[in-house]
Amino acid sequence: MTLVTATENVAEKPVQFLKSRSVPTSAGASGAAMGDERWPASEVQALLDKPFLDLVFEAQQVHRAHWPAGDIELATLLSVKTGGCPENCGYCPQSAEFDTGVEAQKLMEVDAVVQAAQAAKDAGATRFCMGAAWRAPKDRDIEKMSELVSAVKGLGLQTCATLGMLAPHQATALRDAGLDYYNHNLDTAPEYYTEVVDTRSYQDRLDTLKNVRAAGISVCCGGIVGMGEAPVHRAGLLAQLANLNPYPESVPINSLVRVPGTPLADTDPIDPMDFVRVIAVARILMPKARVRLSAGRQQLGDAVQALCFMAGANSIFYGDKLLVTGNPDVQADTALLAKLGLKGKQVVATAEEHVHA
Ligand code: SAM
Ligand code: DTB
Ligand code: SF4
Repeated sequence: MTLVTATENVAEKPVQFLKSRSVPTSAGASGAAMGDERWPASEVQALLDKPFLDLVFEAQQVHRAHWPAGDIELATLLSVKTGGCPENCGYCPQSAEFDTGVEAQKLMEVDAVVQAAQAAKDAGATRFCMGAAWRAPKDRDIEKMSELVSAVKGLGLQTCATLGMLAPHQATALRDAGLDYYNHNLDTAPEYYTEVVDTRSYQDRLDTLKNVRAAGISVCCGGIVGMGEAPVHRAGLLAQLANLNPYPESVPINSLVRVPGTPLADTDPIDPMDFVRVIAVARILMPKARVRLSAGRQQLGDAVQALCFMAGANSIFYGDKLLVTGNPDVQADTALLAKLGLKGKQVVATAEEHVHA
């Protein structure tokens, strides 16, 4: 096991081949930097359009300047409250609007969650992420989630939750319970967002991210590709993420899992090389973030996943299931990591990846 410390994540020298950029100072954490944008979408698009090998090479250089080689974070997901969600996110099997065969279940009990978290830890995971199919939790849900968070934290795991929109006092309560990360994705570019969901706005998402950041919880925020978006929308998503001030500590890049019954079930799959490009550009734009190769790995195969690691991905969801859909099993992942000489990292300190502290 490699031991990652905070200092190992800090670049020792500037990355010379990147242009120096003005860092926004006044945008706050409410969204993309206003009028002082570090990464215009056009520049992000230019990166996406580079010759494939040049792009992956550049991303690997950025990666090596900021992270120990061969270190992969293993994060395990558990759906603690499944299905019956009132939102209509077009990709999601848990929306009550779509007939996907997912049965609604109520919030899991502490003991069952602790058992799953312990099993994840025993299998080598260092982060445990609890997902709930809520539009926005009620305060009594936050009380129960706080119990779950403290119990999982007590096992010595990093804690993460993804529960929908959060109000400031709810974020504070979760932080007090020991929540290290909150996952809330921007999903796509603002210009494509309304094609995918119309029960909540892009600004709603930015507001939740702001509340999470203000509570002192690390931000896990990424998106989905392969939803029928144009390349310009991929550039737009990446620019939004990179221009968050500060940018997220974790950036999950999901490839759409096309679930029968969802509106996006018949979308043409993204070309795998274009998926690798998105990972590479995320690495270049957000050098100190954990870039997570997230949903969709079952469809990628070992060779494309290896390219994603080459392009700077240094985290995966680890365990036989994502939330309700499948994921490569632990045996397959252990074999893949061994084949590539990659090792799961160990947690050495709470919130070691507060890269912007
Ligand atoms: N209900 C909460 C919310 O939407 O914020 C939390 C759970 S939600 C399932 C978490 C994220 O999973 C979504 O924002 C989306 O990015 C991702 N996701 C959901 N369904 C997916 C799918 N079919 N393929 C890829 N990613 C998906
Ligand atoms: C994220 O960006 N991807 C994960 C996690 N955050 C919560 C969820 C993927 C869900 C894939 C479809 C499913 O199993 O529900
Ligand atoms: Fe509900 Fe989250 Fe699924 Fe949207 S992504 S339908 S909010 S569970």
